[in-house]
Amino acid sequence: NKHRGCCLWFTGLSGSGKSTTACKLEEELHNNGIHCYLLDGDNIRHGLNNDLGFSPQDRKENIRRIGETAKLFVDAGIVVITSFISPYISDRQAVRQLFGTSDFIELYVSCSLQVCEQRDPKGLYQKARKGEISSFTGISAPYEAPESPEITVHTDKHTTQENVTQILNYLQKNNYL
Ligand code: GGZ
Repeated sequence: NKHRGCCLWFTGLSGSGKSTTACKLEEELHNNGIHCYLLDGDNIRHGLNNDLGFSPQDRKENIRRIGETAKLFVDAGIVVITSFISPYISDRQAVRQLFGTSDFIELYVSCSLQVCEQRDPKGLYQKARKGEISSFTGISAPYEAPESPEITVHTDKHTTQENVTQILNYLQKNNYL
């Protein structure tokens, strides 16, 4: 088994489908005998980063700590998938710099704000529109889309399965698997 650790860094709006895609990808990697681990809000924002909110400074620190944590997993030879909005180009760039050139794979989960807002699985967009949540990404806080991500998946045009297949094909083609 020639696979080595790498960091698959998902970025995208709330409701874009990061978690859904990342979860399915993790499951398929696992079924193929790949040692992988998913970092997301459930195991990071509720634990290590439970002192952080959503100001630009807190998001920056959130992403910095997640990057450092992801690097430890990669050093241990594990494929780590991270699923956070990570809205700032500069914060993602700083994480990329932590890794060796081919160890960091930026994956843009592309979906129009309109579709994310229609999905609104947790009712957060509605609350943000009413001003009940401040600094909400896409509404009252910025989202800076990646300029040259290694992978882009379009969740408003393709199914989760199609997108996971696209990611697996990329990983195979580039000798990660
Ligand atoms: C954006 C927020 C906010 C604000 C709470 N802005 O759809 P969700 O609920 O499950 O995912 C969102 C999550 C974003 O946390 P991240 O750690 O990924 O953000 S970042 O990378 O920008 O640090 C959303 C919820 O937290 N949430 N308030 N104001 N998302």
